[in-house]
Amino acid sequence: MRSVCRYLLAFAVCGFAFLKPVAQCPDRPMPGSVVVDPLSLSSQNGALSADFVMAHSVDDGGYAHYCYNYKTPGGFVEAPTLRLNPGDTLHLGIRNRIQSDGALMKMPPPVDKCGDGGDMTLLSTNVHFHGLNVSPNCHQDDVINTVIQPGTPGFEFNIPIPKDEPPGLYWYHPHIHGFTEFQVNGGAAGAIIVEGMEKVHPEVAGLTEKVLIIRQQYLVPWIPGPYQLTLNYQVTAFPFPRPVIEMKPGEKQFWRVLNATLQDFMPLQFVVNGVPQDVEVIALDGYPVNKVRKQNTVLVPPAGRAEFIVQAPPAGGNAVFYTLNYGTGPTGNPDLPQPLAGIQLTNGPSKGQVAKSTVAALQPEDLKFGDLAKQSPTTQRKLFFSEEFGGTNGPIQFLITVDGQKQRVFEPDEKPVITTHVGAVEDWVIENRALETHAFHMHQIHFLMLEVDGKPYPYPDYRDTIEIPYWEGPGHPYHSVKVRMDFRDPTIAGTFVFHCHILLHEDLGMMHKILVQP
Ligand SMILES: [Cu+2]
Repeated sequence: MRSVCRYLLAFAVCGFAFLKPVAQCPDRPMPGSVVVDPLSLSSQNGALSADFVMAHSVDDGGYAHYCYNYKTPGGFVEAPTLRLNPGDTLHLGIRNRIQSDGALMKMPPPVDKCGDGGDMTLLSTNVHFHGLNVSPNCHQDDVINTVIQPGTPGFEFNIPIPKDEPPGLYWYHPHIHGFTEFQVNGGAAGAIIVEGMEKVHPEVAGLTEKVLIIRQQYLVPWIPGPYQLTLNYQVTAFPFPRPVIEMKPGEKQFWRVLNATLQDFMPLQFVVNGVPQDVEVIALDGYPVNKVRKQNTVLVPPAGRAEFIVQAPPAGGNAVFYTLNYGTGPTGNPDLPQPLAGIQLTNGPSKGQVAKSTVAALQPEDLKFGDLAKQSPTTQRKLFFSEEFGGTNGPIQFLITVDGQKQRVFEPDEKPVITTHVGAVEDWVIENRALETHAFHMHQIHFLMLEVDGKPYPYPDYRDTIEIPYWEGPGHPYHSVKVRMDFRDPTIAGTFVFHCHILLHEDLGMMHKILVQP
């Protein structure tokens, strides 16, 4: 019943979005304007120090904004890209200035205090560094105990980026249990780039790079209904004019695309004169692919990243960045097809590639986890997603369960459902027994894809988030993935979580803890 109450309370809190606090967040770009990269903050001499103020406002359309404000001489900007090299340290200060607007639902305080302590509410925040293979301890990538309350002096994250961290696109977002969806719905998400992709894939050297962040906003995030996608905070929804991406005729660009939506599974395409083009896939989920490959569709689940090279058509051509329809099953929400941006061909010759080295300085096998395929698993586990129904209003409990254990929703004070140790290499089968597609996300490590539906996966891809399609119903097998988890690095020892990255499901408890003993 506790979950039912939580679900009902969730509806009660929806009215919060309509209370209009003083505007705290910067204006967002007008529809139909040129898509501009987020401000980049790069590390200097081995460190990147930045201070963000988490703020909240509501726009004229009634959409709540939650923003990571960064102060510049020209005023506040929202959610800069953090750029670091492997071996650097990130010092990120967060002050919480979300304004109080009355009574709210709450989750009990965490058992082990990190930061301000106190109840977890819509006004409290913290930060998850999604994909980074770093420590889950306090002041690093801890989301279980870290609570930053409004009005307090703030909190500093100090995160050493491992020397062998794979180059690629990672991201940051709040992860307060029960309330993640509200803040991410309001746009609280930004990119982290670990530099050095050209060392593994020299194809990208010298190309114009674009960081493209797709977010999703609902007027009321807990109720499935119409949504708007945004591209770098620009609304990309009919009837507004499309965002504009500038390219020179024939130019190749390196696009680093983050799916920061709440729940949208996005089959992305670059369409020229009506025909989907092959793009050159460089990296997935912040991990360089073993071998650059051509695909005309790249499926990116919520929280996933895809980095690829696109080529503009010759002068006079028409190109569109597009997401296809994706079916999420009888109890899933529709993920609709739509253009994300139109390509505007600008004058002048393409910049092209400069000083391209054809020899990679770093082989994919040299990266962290690069030898994982050769390891023998020390343990096998099976987990499954499921949904429990109640009444006629659809699922009310969202569950992820270790096979053989009792099905239950996540509670902040629960014991880990899995205990393992540094040095373990484990093969996990994750099955979907629900009538809805889910997105499995593992904190702290990337996993190696081994099998899909019992068949070998064609590529040695490392992911941190993977879609598992819905069950078609009686008479049909469950869909599953088999992945290899690498717990050999002592850096990640501690307690952390795995969960569905449909954020409503995570907030309602489709999550559990794992303990990696030192
Ligand atoms: Cu889910």
